[in-house]
Amino acid sequence: TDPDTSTRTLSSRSVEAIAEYIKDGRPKNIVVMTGAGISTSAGIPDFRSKDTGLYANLARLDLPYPEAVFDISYFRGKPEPFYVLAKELYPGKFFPTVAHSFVSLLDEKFMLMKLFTQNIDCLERRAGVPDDKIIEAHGSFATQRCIECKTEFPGDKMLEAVESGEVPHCFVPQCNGLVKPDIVFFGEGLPDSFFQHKHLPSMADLIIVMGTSLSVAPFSVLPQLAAEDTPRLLINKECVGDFGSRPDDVVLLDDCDSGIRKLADALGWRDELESMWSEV
Ligand code: CNA
Repeated sequence: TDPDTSTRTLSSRSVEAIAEYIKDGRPKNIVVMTGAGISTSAGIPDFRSKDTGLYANLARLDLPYPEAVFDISYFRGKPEPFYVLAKELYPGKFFPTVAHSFVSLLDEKFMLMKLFTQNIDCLERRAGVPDDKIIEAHGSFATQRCIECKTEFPGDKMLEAVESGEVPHCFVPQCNGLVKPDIVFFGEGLPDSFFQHKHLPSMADLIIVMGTSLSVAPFSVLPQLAAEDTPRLLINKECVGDFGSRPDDVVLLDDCDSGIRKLADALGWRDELESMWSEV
């Protein structure tokens, strides 16, 4: 049902109306929020998709419960399952999707205020989104450190360990703690950068959310921090969070790549997007 039109910013609840709004030159401060669903077409499984998600495929790791593989207390006692998974997910083998390139295109057009991502695959950077525009809310595989003394561990040694399937340990004498990539596990706090920038959605003039179940707090509350009259676009296979509850919510139940291509078509940006993506 379409709520009362008098309070609307958009002309309708459609991708075309979002495109019209962008083309009118109104949004200059777009905040994008992403999750694992924007990387599934790159070959990286998400967590929660029913048959293809990581949680559905962890039986071989013999975990007490699927989330244990990313739980800091479980990791302390049994780090091996995480490293089995790390070998599969380690960045370098994967290429950005057209949805990642769209975020980069927004930045080229000086419209991207910030990208908040829950992903740890570093594909946003690889797609050309500048580092200072990305908030990696759950950290990333880009750096790693000892979980005890917090000393950083060299990237080349980490790569060697991950490839050989060995669990890396701190090289500081008398420490020998476990080394873990700087990704946020259950039971750990989010990086300071998340809290320093958490107010930005309230200043945005357009919110785009893609490929996330919005089930992990505090990330999941970000879209709700947008002002009531700020249009919000969700591109996802399922409706999530409180999307649909506001007059200017547009919900596109679609694959991220195909949804982004629909938006790019409506904007007249399709060729630019495809050529940007092909050059990544
Ligand atoms: P999730 O809970 O697995 O949800 C994924 C969401 O995306 C679901 O709503 C799916 O329906 C939807 N989805 C899946 N594929 C597509 C697609 N092709 N097009 C549109 N929608 C799709 O993942 P979240 O990101 O919401 O959960 C947060 C976790 C997942 C974070 O802590 C991440 O670190 C973690 N994660 C990240 C990666 C990665 O870096 N690529 C991979 C797996 C998990």
